[in-house]
Amino acid sequence: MTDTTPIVDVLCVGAGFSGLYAAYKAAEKDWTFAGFETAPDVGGTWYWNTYPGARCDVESIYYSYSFSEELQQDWTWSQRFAPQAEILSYINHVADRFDLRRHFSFNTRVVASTWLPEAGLWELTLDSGETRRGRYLLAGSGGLSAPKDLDVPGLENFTGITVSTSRWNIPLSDLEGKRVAVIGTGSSAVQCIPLIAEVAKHLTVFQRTPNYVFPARNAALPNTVVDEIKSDYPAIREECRHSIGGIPERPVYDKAFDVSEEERRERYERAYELSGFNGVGAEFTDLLLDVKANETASEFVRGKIRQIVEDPAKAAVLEPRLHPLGAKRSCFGTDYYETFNRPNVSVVSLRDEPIETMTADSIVTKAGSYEVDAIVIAIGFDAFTGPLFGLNVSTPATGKLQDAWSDGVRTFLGIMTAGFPNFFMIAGPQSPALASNVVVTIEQAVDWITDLIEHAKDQGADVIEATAEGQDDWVTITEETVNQTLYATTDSWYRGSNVTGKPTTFLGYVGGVGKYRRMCTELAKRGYTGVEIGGETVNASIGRIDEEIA
Ligand code: FAD
Ligand code: N01
Repeated sequence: MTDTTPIVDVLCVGAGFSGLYAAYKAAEKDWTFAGFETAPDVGGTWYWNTYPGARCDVESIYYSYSFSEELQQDWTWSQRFAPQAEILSYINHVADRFDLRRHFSFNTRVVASTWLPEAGLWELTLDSGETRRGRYLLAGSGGLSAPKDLDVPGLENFTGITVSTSRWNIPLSDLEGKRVAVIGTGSSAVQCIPLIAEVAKHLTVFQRTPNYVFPARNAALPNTVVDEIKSDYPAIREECRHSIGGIPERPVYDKAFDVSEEERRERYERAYELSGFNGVGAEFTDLLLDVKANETASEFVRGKIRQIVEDPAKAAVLEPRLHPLGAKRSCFGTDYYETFNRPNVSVVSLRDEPIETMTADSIVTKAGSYEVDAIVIAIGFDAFTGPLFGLNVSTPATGKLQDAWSDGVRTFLGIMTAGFPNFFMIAGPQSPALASNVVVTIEQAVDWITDLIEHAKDQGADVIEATAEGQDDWVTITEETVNQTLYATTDSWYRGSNVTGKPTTFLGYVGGVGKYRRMCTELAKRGYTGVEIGGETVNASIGRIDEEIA
């Protein structure tokens, strides 16, 4: 049968923050666009992660689109950290306001993405078996959208309620009066544990690695603050774009040992009150560079845990000692450590007693058996490569993306990858997405990609590809940047080490969104160094440009 579906300019996977902004930009440029989304509606992360307590931990006034002044004037966030439902309403509002929903096919999974060199087109195969063709393929498939496989031994034996934070599908009341287990103590678990503890008969938290959890200090946003922000939004957004983490920075100039122990302690106390990513972990310039400096902040947090948690044995289990503060993503919770003072909450260290198996009604560890009625799985995601490999991207010349990356991820700017023409990742691996306010990175990436496509169109070129040299340079820059920091020392999803068999390469660029933006802008100004456009390349060392813009 002949496929009569029209060829579009842009094919896009995902209808979260990334896909929706890509659709907006394509419409602005008058390009045809076809988006595909597995979920029945828009929202991405905020459609899927509906577990109790889910909310952002980058403040909502920054964790939102900046591309429309009218949008940011009209929308009013109710809280410092909006709950999932409010963020989802916001994304729906954006989709309606800019009439973006019409560009997407929902309930539609992309199962294969194949480059057709003769035609210079991508062909997507959908789970219905139908195909769609287009000139450019944008992956807005998310960094944290593929839940990790349930690699907990014996889970299949359990016959009670099993629910995962990333695909939550029960009312919290289903856990009322039940003996509940939560497996995992990352950001998702930290948010839901206090709320589950309130309804459960007993909650047992199975913790593999204790992490640093700060009080989120969420609160209603007073009108005065909202008005102040709205009167200055363009300047605030500009500050975010040129910052390290995509949020306004608190200026800090000294190192941890530049000040006395007493002053250090006072400053950590004040920073602890602030919370957020400008809190304790950002108090001195060397906290992510020097393990001894970091230890002063880590020990401060452990002291807080000992103060809050009344039972010293529980406190000892909860104290993080296996990695420096901030080297894997810090967590922000409400009454997290306080929850362990409840008589109905206990914690099991899986380091001391790993799970051996499960029976119909129990979790069996090396040391004993825990009878439970429900298990909440909060074990995280197969970050970045999980969703990308799910697209089965391939070209006849290069083969599959998963084979090209079998020894680890290799990208140009976290946006393109050599050997895969006209394929672009929005907030992909080796971009600043991992360690930033992701919406800032998404907007910047989509703007850069669409400018590049427009530039190529103006040149009459149909095919755009990262050069191998440009990619090698970028991989070197990301590695050299991270190797100067303590991020490089710690196992987590940041490095792919949370998934068995996944090659451990650091999955982000940690030089800051501001410096990254300068690099991307500079490359564009020089005629897109590192990119082959219609067979033409501007040759230059990206490493040298990195030094020039430092
Ligand atoms: P997503 O929102 O992940 O959307 C990708 C979409 O692509 C999904 O809907 C998925 O169904 C779809 N998709 C994937 N593969 C396919 C396929 N093969 N076919 C069809 N559709 C497909 N970041 C922050 O900066 N601040 C925060 O406070 C923050 N909080 C978070 C809280 C949680 C619980 C989680 C999980 C993540 C959080 N993040 C946060 C990261 C968050 O993922 C990003 O901020 C952002 O939402 C990513 O948007 P996206 O559109 O790129 O991807
Ligand atoms: O996942 P995680 P998450 N058996 O990978 C443990 C964003 N986010 O969904 O550390 C037993 O962080 C694992 O232990 P260990 C944010 O970027 C933001 O919580 O690998 N335990 C860990 O404790 C975040 O970083 C918010 O030893 C197992 C936990 O499960 C990212 O999403 C909210 C295990 C997984 O933690 C992921 O967060 C939620 C096993 N087999 C998410 N496998 C905000 O607050 C894993 N674990 C905005």
